[in-house]
Amino acid sequence: MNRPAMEGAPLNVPADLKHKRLAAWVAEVAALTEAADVYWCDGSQAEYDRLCAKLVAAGTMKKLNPELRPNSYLAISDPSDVARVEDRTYICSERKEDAGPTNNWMAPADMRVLLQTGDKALFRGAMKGRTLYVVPFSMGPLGSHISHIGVELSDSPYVAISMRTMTRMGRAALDVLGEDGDFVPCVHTVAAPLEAGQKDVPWPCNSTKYIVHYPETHEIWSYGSGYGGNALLGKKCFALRIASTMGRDQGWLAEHMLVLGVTSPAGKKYHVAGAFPSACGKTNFSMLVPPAGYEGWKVTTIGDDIAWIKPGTDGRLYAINPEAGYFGVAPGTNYKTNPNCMDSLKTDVVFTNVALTDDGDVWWEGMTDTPPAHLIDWQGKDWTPAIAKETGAKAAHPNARFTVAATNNPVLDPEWDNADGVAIDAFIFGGRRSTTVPLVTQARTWVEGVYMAATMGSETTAAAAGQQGIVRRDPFAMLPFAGYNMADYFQHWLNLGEKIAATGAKLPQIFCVNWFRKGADGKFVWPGYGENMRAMEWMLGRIEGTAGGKDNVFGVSPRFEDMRWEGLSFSKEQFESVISIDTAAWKQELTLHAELFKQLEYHLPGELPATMASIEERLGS
Ligand code: SAT
Ligand code: MN
Repeated sequence: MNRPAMEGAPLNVPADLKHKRLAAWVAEVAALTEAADVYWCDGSQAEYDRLCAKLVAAGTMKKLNPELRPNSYLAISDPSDVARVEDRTYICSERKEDAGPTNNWMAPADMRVLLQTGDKALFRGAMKGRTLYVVPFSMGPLGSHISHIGVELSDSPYVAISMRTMTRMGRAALDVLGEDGDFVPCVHTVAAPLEAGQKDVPWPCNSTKYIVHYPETHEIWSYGSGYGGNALLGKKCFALRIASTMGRDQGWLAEHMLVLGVTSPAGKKYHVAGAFPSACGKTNFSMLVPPAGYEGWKVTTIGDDIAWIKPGTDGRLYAINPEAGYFGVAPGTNYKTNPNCMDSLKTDVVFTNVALTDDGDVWWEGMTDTPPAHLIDWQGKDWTPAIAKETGAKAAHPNARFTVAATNNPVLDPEWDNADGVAIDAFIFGGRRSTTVPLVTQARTWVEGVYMAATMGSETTAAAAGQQGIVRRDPFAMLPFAGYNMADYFQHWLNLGEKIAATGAKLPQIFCVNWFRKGADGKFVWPGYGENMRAMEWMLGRIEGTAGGKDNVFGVSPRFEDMRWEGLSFSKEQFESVISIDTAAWKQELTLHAELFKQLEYHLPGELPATMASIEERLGS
C-alpha cells in the first residue's frame, strides 16, 4: 500500500499543514490513481469562482445571465449519470450479517483487491491526466462535539465546488483536524482517465460504478459517477451510511431527516425532525409557509435532509444539520409549493440538469404554470410545449437538482449553526402512499413509533435509478442509507428510547404522516405543502396534551373536529378519505410488514412482531 508518489506528480502539500497522516494518505492515493496534479482546496470564494470558470471552459457548466441569476450556473450531466445508483452501492463489513439483507455486500478484502490493490484494481491510474482535489470538510458546525471531519479526494472540480456549498469546506476544516485529528477518508473518481493529448468530455464518468463503504474502518471509495449522492461523499455516504455505524457504536443517531423549528403565536418554540424518502418533500416541509388561518406561526429551517442526533447531558436528544447547503429537487418547486426555496435560489446557485431559457435563465417542470415558448432541454435539445406534447420530452430531468448554501434561505433558523444542536420534541415519519396510510397518526409508545417507522412504505421516485412509482418498504426512510443491518438499526432505536426513558428525560413523541393519499379520480386529496401545518399543529397539541384524537388500530389519529380548518375549505368527507383505515387494505398491508420482518429475521427485535400481532388482533375484532 505504501507506494511512493509517482515521480513528477507534485503533491503541493500546504507548507503549514500539520497533519502528517493526511499528507501521507494524499500521496498514497495520488500514486495509486496516477493523478497529474494535486490541488488543496482552501474553501475561499476566489477559489470557488476560479473552479467554476474552469468548469465553464470545460463545457460542464454554463454561466447563467447575471442580471437574472447572479453568480449562478447550469451544469449538465451525462444522460447516464443522473441519480444515485443503489444497485452499485456496497456496505463492505467484515461479516455479511452486519450489512444485512437490504444492502449489497462484498468482503472488504475482496473489494480492496477489486478497487485498490489488485493488478487490475479499478482505482489504479483512474485519475490519469486529471487534477486530484483535496477537499477537507466538516459535517456539522466547525468544532462542534456532534460534528465530524472528512476529507474527500476527488478528480471532479464539480464535486469540489459542490462540497463548498454543501459542507463547511476548506482551510477551517483542516484547522479543526490539527496535527492528528480523526477524519473519514473519502476517495472519489469519475473514472475517466485521460491519455496524453486526449480531449476531455463535458461530464466525464464511467459505465462501471462502485459506491463503496467500509463501515469498520470508516472509509468511502466511489468510482465512476459524478452525480449527487454518488459523488458528494459527505452526504449520504458519510453523513448517513458511515455515520449511522458510528452512531450505533457510540450511542447516537444519523438519520435521513429534516429538522425544523416551529414557533407558536404565543412564542413557544418546538423542534421537529422528519424522515421521508428522497424526493418526498423534505425540503418543502422544512421551509413550510404557514397557511391562511395560521397568522403568527413561524416555521424555520435547521436542515432539509440529514440530522445527527445525540443525547445531551440532560438526557434529551439534540440534533444538528451536518450539512451547510441544500441539494434539492428542482422540478415541482415554485412560488406556490415552496416560496422560501424559490427565494433561496435567486443568486449563487448551481443547477444541474434543468432547462436553459433563451435569455440565459433556468426553467423546470412546474416552475411556472405556462412554460416558456422555447428552451434548451437538459439534454441540449430544442424544447417547446408542442414538442413536449408530441414526444413527452421533459425540459428538466425529474431528478434535476439545485445546490445552494443554507444561508440563502430566508427562513433559516437562528439556531441552525448552533454547535450544541436543538432539543427534539417530535419525530415524524412519512412515506408517499396513494392509499392505506392515514394523514397523521401518533404512536402511543416509543415501541409503537419504532414499529411505524420500521414498516414505512413509499412509492419510488426519480431520486434513485430504477423503476418509479412502486411501493417498497423504506424503514425510517433509511433503506438505501443504513450502513449496517436494518434489524440491528431497529434495535438501536429501541435501546436509545429505553436509555432516555431511564434517565427520566422527556422522550420525543413519534408520529407517522402521509400527505399523498389519492381519491378515486387519481388526484391527491390533501392539499399538502403549507397546509401540512394543520397536521403539525395537531401533533404539537398532542405533545402539549391539548389536542383530541381517536385510537385507531395502530395509534391515535385526529377526528375532523380535532384539527383547525380556518382558512381552508376541506370537507368532512375529504378528511374521511385521507384519515380512514380500510380494514381489508390493512390486512393486506400487514402481510407486507410480515414479509419485511421475514427478510429481516436475523436480529429482528421481538417487540416488532409483537406489535404487529396486537394490530392484527385489533383489525380482527
Ligand atoms: O443524490 S442524493 O442522494 O444526494 C439525493 C437524494 O437521493 O436524496
Ligand atoms: Mn435525501
